[in-house]
Amino acid sequence: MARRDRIAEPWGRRTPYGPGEQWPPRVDMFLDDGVSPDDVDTWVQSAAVLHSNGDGLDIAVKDGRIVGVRGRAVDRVNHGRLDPKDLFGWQANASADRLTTPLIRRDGKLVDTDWDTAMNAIVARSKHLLTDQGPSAIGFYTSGQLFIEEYYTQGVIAHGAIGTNHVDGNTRLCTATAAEALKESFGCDGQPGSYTDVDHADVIALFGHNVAETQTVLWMRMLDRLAGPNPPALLCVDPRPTPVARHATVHLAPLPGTNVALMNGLLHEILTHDWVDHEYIDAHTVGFDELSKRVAEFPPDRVAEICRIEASDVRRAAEILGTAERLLSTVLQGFYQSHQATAASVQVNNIHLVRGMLGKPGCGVLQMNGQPTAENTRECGADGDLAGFRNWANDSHIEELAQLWNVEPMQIPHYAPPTHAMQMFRYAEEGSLRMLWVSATNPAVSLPDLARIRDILAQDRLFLVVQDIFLTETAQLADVVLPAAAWAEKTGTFTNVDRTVHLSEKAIDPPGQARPDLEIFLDYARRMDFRDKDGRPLPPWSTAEEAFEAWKQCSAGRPCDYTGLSYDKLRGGSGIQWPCTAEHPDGTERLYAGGAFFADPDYCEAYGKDLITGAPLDPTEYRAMNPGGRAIIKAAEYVPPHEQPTSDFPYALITGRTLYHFHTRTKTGRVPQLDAAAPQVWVEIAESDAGRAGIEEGDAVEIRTPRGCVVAAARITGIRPGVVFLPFHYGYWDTDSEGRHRAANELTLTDWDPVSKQPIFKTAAASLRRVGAGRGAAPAPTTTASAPVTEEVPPTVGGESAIVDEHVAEEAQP
Ligand SMILES: Nc1nc2c(c(=O)[nH]1)N[C@H]1C(S)=C(S)[C@@H](COP(=O)(O)OP(=O)(O)OC[C@H]3O[C@@H](n4cnc5c(=O)[nH]c(N)nc54)[C@H](O)[C@@H]3O)O[C@H]1N2
Ligand SMILES: Nc1nc2c(c(=O)[nH]1)N[C@H]1C(S)=C(S)[C@@H](COP(=O)(O)OP(=O)(O)OC[C@H]3O[C@@H](n4cnc5c(=O)[nH]c(N)nc54)[C@H](O)[C@@H]3O)O[C@H]1N2
Ligand SMILES: [Mo]
Repeated sequence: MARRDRIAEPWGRRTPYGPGEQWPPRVDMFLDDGVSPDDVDTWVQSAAVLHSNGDGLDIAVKDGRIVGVRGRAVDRVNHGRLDPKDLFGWQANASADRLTTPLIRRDGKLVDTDWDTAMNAIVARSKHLLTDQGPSAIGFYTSGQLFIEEYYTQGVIAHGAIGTNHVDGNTRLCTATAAEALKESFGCDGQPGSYTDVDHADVIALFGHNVAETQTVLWMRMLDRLAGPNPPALLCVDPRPTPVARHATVHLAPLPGTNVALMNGLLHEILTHDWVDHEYIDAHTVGFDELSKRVAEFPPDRVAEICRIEASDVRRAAEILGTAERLLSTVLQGFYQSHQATAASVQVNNIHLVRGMLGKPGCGVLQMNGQPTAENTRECGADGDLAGFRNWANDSHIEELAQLWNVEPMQIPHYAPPTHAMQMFRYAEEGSLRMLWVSATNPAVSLPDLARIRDILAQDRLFLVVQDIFLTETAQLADVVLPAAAWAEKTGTFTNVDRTVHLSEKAIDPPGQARPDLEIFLDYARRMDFRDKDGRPLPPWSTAEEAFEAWKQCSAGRPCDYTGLSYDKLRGGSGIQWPCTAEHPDGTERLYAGGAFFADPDYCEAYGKDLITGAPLDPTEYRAMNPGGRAIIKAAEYVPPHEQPTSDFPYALITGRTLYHFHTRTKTGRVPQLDAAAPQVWVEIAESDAGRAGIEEGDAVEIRTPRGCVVAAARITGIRPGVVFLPFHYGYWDTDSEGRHRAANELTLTDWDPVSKQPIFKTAAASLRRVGAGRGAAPAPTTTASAPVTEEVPPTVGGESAIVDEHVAEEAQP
């Protein structure tokens, strides 16, 4: 057993392994000061909730409170390992400032109230709006952080009972592009790959994905391959010197917003060298000729000029991809949060299609998720889709849902594509959306262009319900605040990036009067007296397990088939990958083996869109283009970002994450070990840019865009010159003593990818100005992409309070 400071060494100790071997287990455990494993009363099974990796863990409970966590060695996802946020993050559950009672606005102020008063206020407003204006007055903005049972319930209430089309999640900001890119290429959402592809791949390519900081356990798996015999080659596409970039065989650092040009250049080389599986293309795809024509316009020299990188690096990267025998690719926000998000992400799928690298060990695409349960928001249709990956434009799919819910098909809105979140906020701004129910998301920090968002949420005419575990920036603007039970205080299931389903059991009671989100939604349904065609309550279930059973029925026969799973089956062992059915009782490792896709016109989730304009194809067009339900190779022209650096705003501003914090820090900001590792905002600036602007490490710098300005401490890093990076974790309350903003989204713009409607957080033009000397080095971690160029900055450490046990079996020790 080793003991290690996991703030100083976030990825812990290496357990090297070779291609095709089993990843050796390593069990990580962190217990509260003075608690030993023998003191623990019970270990309660769950999985990680501060990212999308789905690491299996057990929650240690003593005297009715959480005292720590331990990784589950049997789990296929993590083989016992845990992320620093999960090792320490559970402490947030016990924060003294949890919401413990409902609040209601009286004379402009939020005051304590009881559940009856709070719920009756919501019901009264809902009924009034339904009579007055109809279902389109009501919108639901949910999350990627609740459970399947909660999303499905919410989806049935919104789509089936109320009949509003305004239902979306913060998954719109997160993985809308993952879903869309999968639909465009394969006709349906659903992750082709598996984490076990890391064990087999000879090339791993990461596109706009800082996996080292955002899915640290998946990175541990990659690091262990890199440390073992016959390591894979690594390709990193990211403008910053992330830990991934530091380990890369080739690191491409394109100018932000030029991903499509780069991808077309890589495909140009792959096609020119005929690193192509023609048999696979002929048998299983449509659209190859169009791709050949399109990418012919992107020779490496042209691409190098657009992306401002070396043409020789483009060629080298293409050769690595083109000669791979088992290629695993991952894609995330560096691609998704930009103006051509879907177009760029689809080109990654295209590499796999032209190379015939899908559905085989080591050959996978992970169009990554970000949040722990984003997959489920999508599956259950709480994200502006329909439950079970059903096609809103296919009447027989609507009919199926109507039967499942026992409602009239016409009651389920399908006259137009479901409303996306950015449009819902527009409707609220314009006044047609009059009630917005926000659950488990903090839009007053996470949406772009915050001054505008605050104005929208603060309007008198908008009735705002916020369901959270803390009094967030968003909750402060609400008319009614509902206190929710958090992870570990309620039971439910959720699914990670590689389709692994985990059960998370209730370990402790929620504080005060806080209630599980499921109970709150069902309470609303009962008070609204929603009924199906036969007068039975809608939804008919009342417990989490009943909701799960209902969801199983809804998923039957669809790609995300859960019918072979049950709470009991998910207890005791590893998480299980869907589809899991009577024929595949142990789940399914990879989708699309043998080139069989979910793209049949009668079965597919979507008919696809134009990659430049986002205009949807109609069913007849799709049928004509893809009668046999093959994979679709879609080409795309490159379009420059809408907002590019100018003489007034000479820098490209990108935003994103750091390893130690989760989003708007409602949890991680309340955890001493994590807070201390990155307590305040910073801005990453290249050495040459800093020199020119007279900025030194730690100086206070004003970053300005046409939307607003933020003051942050300068961290001089190896980021590519001309680009600056701000973490988006710091909210309104992190405003400094002089009232200067800290939230990155004060600066971002109201704009989105026309195909996935995902907002653009990764391209904006900004200016920099030194406003004062700092007090020493910037409060940025030294262990991550924000590593300083100078050696003078003291290293990030956690000290005694961050020591974690790592247990590696004897035979696995190198
Ligand atoms: N520690 C931590 N982990 C998390 C989260 C967290 O908040 N904290 N959140 C979770 C969630 S919800 C998500 S969605 C994921 C996100 O996970 P990631 O996508 O890995 O994280 P980001 O930092 O948003 O962006 C990734 C990288 O995109 C790069 N980038 C910016 N612009 C461009 C561009 O134009 N082209 C390319 N190629 N790259 C670019 C940035 O430099 C950055 O390193 O993380 C999940 N895991
Ligand atoms: N500039 C910039 N902005 C971004 C991004 C970026 O890279 N750059 N990334 C975007 C992405 S990918 C994402 S996912 C979003 C994330 O943005 P948000 O969803 O706004 O971020 P969180 O802080 O995770 O908010 C989750 C909320 O749910 C609450 N909560 C936690 N557990 C529960 C529960 O069980 N029940 C209830 N009811 N509430 C709970 C938490 O207290 C918190 O307030 O941010 C987006 N915004
Ligand atoms: Mo996300």
